Amino acid sequence: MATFEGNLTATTGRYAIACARFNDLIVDRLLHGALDGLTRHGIAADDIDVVWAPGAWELPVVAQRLARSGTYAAVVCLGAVIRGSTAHFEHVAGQCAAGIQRVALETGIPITFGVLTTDTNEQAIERAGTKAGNKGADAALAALETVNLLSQLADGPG
Ligand code: INI
Repeated sequence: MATFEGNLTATTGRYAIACARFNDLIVDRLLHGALDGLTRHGIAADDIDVVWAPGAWELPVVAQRLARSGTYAAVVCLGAVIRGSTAHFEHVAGQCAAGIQRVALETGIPITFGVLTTDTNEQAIERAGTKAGNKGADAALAALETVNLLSQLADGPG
């Protein structure tokens, strides 16, 4: 039996962080967490590019462009979709999540989901560096781990 599991060391390559500007008070904190997560695990600041999209709705097409560029080992997507501030919460949150997953599967590049989908501003703040951690940092570490895991797995036809 062989077991494969990604680790957070020996990572190389460039990383992109795609941020949604909508609710940027929150997204700035997610970005802070993501940058901290990458740099503390050995990624040089010079190897990280940050790209700002208008909102979470636009993240999939931005992530697609970044992933297709061949420049990045992974793309970390950050955003905050808060139910209280929109009547079309379900559409924005659902299509953002579905689009990001689709782009990851189409390109084979790890694209991680650091997009908060919460009912309230308070819940978003809790997940952006206060009592429930920082989901931006979690998404950054998931990117590192997945890059490392994929490097261990055979790349077959598909
Ligand atoms: N975008 C977000 O990232 N978060 C939100 O909470 C949000 N709300 O509330 O509507 C939001 N809307 C903008 C959307 O992502 C697009 O930028 C916009 O519809 C233009 O395409």
